[in-house]
Amino acid sequence: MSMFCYQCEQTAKGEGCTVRGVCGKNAEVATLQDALMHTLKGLAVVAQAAAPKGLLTEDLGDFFNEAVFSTLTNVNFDPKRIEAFIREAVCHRKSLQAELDKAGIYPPERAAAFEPAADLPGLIAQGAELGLMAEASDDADVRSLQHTIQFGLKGIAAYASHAAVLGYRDPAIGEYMIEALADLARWDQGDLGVWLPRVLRCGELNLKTMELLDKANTESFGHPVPTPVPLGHKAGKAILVTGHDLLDLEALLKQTEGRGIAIYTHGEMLPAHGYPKLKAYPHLFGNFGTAWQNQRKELPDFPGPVLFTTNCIQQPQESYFRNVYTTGVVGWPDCPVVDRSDFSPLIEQALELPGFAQDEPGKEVMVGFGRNAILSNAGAIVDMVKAGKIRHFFLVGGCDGAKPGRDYYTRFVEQVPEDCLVLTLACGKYRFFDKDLGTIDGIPRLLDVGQCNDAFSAVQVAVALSKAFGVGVNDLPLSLVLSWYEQKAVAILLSLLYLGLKDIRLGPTFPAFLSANVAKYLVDNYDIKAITTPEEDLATILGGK
Ligand code: SF4
Ligand code: SF3
Repeated sequence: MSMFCYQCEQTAKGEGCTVRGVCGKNAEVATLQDALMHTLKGLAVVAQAAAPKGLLTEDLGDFFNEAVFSTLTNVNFDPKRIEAFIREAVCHRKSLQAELDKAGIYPPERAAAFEPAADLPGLIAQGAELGLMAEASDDADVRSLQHTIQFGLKGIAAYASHAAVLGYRDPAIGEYMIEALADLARWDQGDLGVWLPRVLRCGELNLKTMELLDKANTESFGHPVPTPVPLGHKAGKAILVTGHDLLDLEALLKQTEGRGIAIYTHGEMLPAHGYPKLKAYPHLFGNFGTAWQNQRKELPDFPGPVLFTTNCIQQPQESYFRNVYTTGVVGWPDCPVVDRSDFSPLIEQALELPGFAQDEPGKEVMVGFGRNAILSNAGAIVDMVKAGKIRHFFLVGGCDGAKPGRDYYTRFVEQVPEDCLVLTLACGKYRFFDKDLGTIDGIPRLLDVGQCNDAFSAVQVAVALSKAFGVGVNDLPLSLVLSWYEQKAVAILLSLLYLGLKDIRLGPTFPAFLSANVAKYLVDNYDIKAITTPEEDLATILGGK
């Protein structure tokens, strides 16, 4: 059976995965995810009609976010979980519709009438008719904008879910999710003039979501502080946690207190070490391994269970399959799903597994340079710029991935001149995170702002610097050199465009879902550039932008 997905950077041939996803997603899961997005759009149409009647609940908002999040790259590969989301969406829709029927309101759209087949093969066959190309405009440019919004929404759903688990919700974000999905259900309506502003609106709402998440994380766990993180390990039992969810990590730390188990972070969980409330647990020991795409190489060497929160999961190797647990919306068929209220299955397994036989000290890296930590030095940093000690700031961040061309980011950072600072965030940092770039008058030249979730923190730093210098953000001695992989990065890029940021360098390639005209529009209006070589890009940037 065939499929079509081109939502991430590693899409086959830079065009689209049509037989099986490069990520490991098979055609069955891909078509089920298409059916799920279709069902959610139909639910949104009905929810939009039900909103003025006060019929929407907070639970429905959480459901939208989790269901959309489950279709983000490397999140959920379990057909049964996707099927469950489809059936739950139809239940929500029918109960809202029943209320609307009483009031004589009948949302007429086709998507709102979807009847799921009774079994999984039937649902998969339905999904095959509801793919990305079937459910979008025939006009390549309008379709490109519609898909950009659909993928940006997945990023928003992920960030909104993170905030919601900490008890932080904003009705405006929930309303937007419904509005945007309902717009997408009406893909046959509207021209470029209608869809282009909707793309920027997606960026605007993602910024709002990231601001909420920043508040949720910092109010729940404190503002990150500069913290050294060991990359080695110590003898003893061990659990590895990966993904972005800090609440899961905190729950695990609480439940393993006094059990003689050291907790290690992997991938995007590394910045967790900088949060005061998390670093207060002495058994949060260090970081093991690097970015998500290396998990199949690195996890066979970890002598304990691995907890996957959020993205990015890959097919577990046979050697560690039985050590893998997922939580939240993450899923891999036959891997146990655990809830943060009770991590005892993996804690018990950690006590049974050998753990590390001996101490093996390694390097240390520094994390914890969120907006508070950086801006507490803002005065000194501004003075150093004025005195010519700091020539330029680079934000080199985003997603990591498997493509060979991603060594660009390593070589770029290695060649950044010594009078420049490098800010980084998200898993792309693993391309250079353990390099010793030294300091400028005591300020480290490499500053880890955090996860991709902390992009808001980086934006705040840029805004504060622009105020301090009395110039617009685009006139600061600051350049953004970004890498993307999945749809959270799409949402962040849309936020940067919404903020009017220009001259962004993007790699390793432009998204396949940008039509030639849409890509040209971005280049012409935002001066977005594809990365070239570190040498050429550095020369262009420092030669005067
Ligand atoms: Fe292909 Fe990426 Fe879609 Fe996976 S998520 S099927 S790799 S485009
Ligand atoms: Fe990384 Fe998936 Fe995007 Fe959070 S963990 S940045 S790729």
